[in-house]
Order: sequence, then structure tokens, then C-alpha cells
Amino acid sequence: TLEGTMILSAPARFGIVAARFNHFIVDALEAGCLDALRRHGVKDDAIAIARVPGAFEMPLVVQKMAASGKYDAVIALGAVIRGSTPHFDHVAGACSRGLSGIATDTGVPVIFGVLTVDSIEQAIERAGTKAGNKGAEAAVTAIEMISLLRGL
Ligand code: INI
Repeated sequence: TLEGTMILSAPARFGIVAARFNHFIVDALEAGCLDALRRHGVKDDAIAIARVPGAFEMPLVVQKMAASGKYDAVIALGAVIRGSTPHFDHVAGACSRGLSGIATDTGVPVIFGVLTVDSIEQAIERAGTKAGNKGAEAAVTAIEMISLLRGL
């Protein structure tokens, strides 16, 4: 059985792409992500954070980071919150579609830490309150994927 662990046997470098839109939520995801990486032994100089205007802009920057060869995993952090128009569907769809092929194209794990929710309350629940912190989960998922890929 080939399985990743949550322990990095050798140092790894992480790219984080964080959206400014809904920054109240995304800042909490980023804090959770950084906290989890640091508590798994990742040093600050092994983490680069790129900020993009919104989730729609994420795929291009994630793709550039993943293809650069500088990172062992790239974590996308954002929050797309449904409004009263179809805008949500375009932004969330473009973001998830755009991100989905990057890992297989580049061989670098891309972690989807983008909330797609119906309300601000649901976003808050997933950004460090009763449903945990999806940014922290994304960090641990990145570590697991790096570990798994190293063992294949
Ligand atoms: N961007 C988000 O990251 N989350 C949202 O909820 C959102 N909504 O709902 O509009 C959003 N829109 C901005 C979009 O990502 C682009 O930055 C913008 O359209 C410019 O291309």
C-alpha cells in the first residue's frame, strides 16, 4: 500500500495563492494554513504567498507557480459566496475548472482550499469556527500529497 504520511521526511516548499476578495474569510483560511504548515515543521522561508484579486484569477497564478519548479505543492485559498445573481456560478466554475487540470499537467499537487458556499455564515463556519478551518485542512492535504508522491 502506498500512502502519504503527515510527516515531511525532507524539507518541502509551498506556494500559496490567496484571493483578496472576501479577505475577512480568506485571511482566516490563510492563518489556519500557515499555522498548520509551521506546526508540521515547515519554515517560513519555504512558503511563498501570492495574492490575486479574486478566485477567478487563481488558475493562472497557480499554474505559473506549479510550472516554475520552485514548489512541491501549491495551495489555493479563496471564498466564493453565492449572491442573488448567477455571478457565483461563473466565478466558482471558472476557478475549479481552471485549477483542476494543473496538477496533472505539471506533476505538482494543487490543493483546492477554496470555499464555495451559499452564505457568509457557511463561510465563517469553515474558516476557523464550528466546521474547522479549510485552510488548515488544505495544508495537511498538501503535506500528504507531497509525501505520497515522494514514495511512488
Ligand atoms: N471572487 C471571489 O473570490 N469570491 C467571490 O465570492 C466573488 N464574487 O462573488 O463575486 C469573486 N468575484 C471576483 C472575481 O473572482 C474576479 O476577481 C473579478 O470578476 C475580476 O475578474
